[in-house]
Amino acid sequence: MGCCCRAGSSWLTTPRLITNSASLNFRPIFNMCSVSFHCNNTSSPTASYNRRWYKPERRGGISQAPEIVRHWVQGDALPGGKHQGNIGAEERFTVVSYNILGDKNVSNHGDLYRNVLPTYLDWDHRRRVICEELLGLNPDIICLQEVDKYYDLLNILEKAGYLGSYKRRTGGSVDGCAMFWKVDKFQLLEGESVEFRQHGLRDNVAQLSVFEMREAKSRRLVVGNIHVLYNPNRGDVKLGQIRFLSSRAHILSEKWDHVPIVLAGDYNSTPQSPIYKFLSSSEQLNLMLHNRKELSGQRRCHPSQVLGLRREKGILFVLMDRFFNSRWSDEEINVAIGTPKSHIAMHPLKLNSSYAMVKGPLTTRDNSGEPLATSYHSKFLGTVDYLWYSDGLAPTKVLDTLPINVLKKTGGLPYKKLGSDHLALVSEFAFLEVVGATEDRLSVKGDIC
Ligand code: KL2
Repeated sequence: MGCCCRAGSSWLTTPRLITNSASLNFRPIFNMCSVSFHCNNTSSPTASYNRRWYKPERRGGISQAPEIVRHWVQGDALPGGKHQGNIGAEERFTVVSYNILGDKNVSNHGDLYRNVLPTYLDWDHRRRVICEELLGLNPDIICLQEVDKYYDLLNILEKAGYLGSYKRRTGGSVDGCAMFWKVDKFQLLEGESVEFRQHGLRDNVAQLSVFEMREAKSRRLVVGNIHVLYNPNRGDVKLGQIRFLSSRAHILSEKWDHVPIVLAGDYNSTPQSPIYKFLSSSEQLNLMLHNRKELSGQRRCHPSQVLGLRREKGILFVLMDRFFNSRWSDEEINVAIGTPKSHIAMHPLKLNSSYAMVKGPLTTRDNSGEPLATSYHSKFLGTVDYLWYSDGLAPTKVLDTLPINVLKKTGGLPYKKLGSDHLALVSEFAFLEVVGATEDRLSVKGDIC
């Protein structure tokens, strides 16, 4: 129930490939945006994806409409001395992770968007902007969260050559996760939907797909897409959901001969959080060392805190809060770890975050290398979205996020050409391993110069 597909099998949708863009029933992105590519002064070329609107306008209290420009940032040399120039297009693919802000959530949480012009909140406007963003980026795989108008998106994306799958959240919520992939680039080998409710982990959902590249049949990967529970107090549930997804991804990867993994999504956890450390370092997480309400780091991301307008809580308050809230019930431990008998959380994957691994400027990144912000509304300014990847892949470039001062000038998202209160994360990945040579799994194809 709740897994929604348009036609054909229970997972697939029927593609209607229309190659002539003139036949699309909406305006292509290039009518309204400029896309330019240039090299900067450094040796690595930088391509810029520039979104400029032509009539910057003044809004109440905001002096100048900011220019929304996002730059591609090129990755360093690849592991094993592999040179980017040696990787053919058939070895690369691009992935988007984008929480598009459910239409229903706009009305359910109106207080978060008080500063936003009503036209920027209107679904017809946002649908057009989001699709313009996506089609302008032309990604091979798109992982969306907070989708409550799946068929609106499918109608547009299938005309551009994508297939899609949708998994609605359980319970009363009307939104869910959607995954789209380019039908001429990837074939879906296996698809799986995760209902966390079935595992005592609330009404959130996730998707897992195994894809094979059509041009290089040995190139396969697992792609996961998750929208982790929002509730900042329920670090136990977040940890349980993330552990479950990584365990399912690991099982699928093993089943398909150890294929690499990309995990996209909105993790509702910040780069400063114990959950981020747990995912990025493969270190065990001892619950007893943490307050359940601090596991996700969300409580430190109010815009006034981030922008320095509000004082941080005093150390005495922090220590008392930690002391009084540090006790974990057996039930909470069971939710977080999967058993009440251990306090130690583990996951089976070795993951890196693509933005953290592709260095960007200080204006957009924090000291972990992650974006300073992937989401902005009146109660949150910070990073919760990630593109995680496993061994066997390397990020070759990412589309940098926006500087805080630019976001600040918008007054809050969505904005004119930003269709959601999150930014789309985009990364290109390259396959590293020689597939098919199981006994020689560590050798890197780029060694052949
Ligand atoms: O943080 V989010 O936005 O990934 O962008 O995920 C949830 C929140 C989403 C789905 O539940 O709705 C938003 N205060 C602020 N935002 C909320 C709240 C809340 N109390 N509840 C849900 N959301």
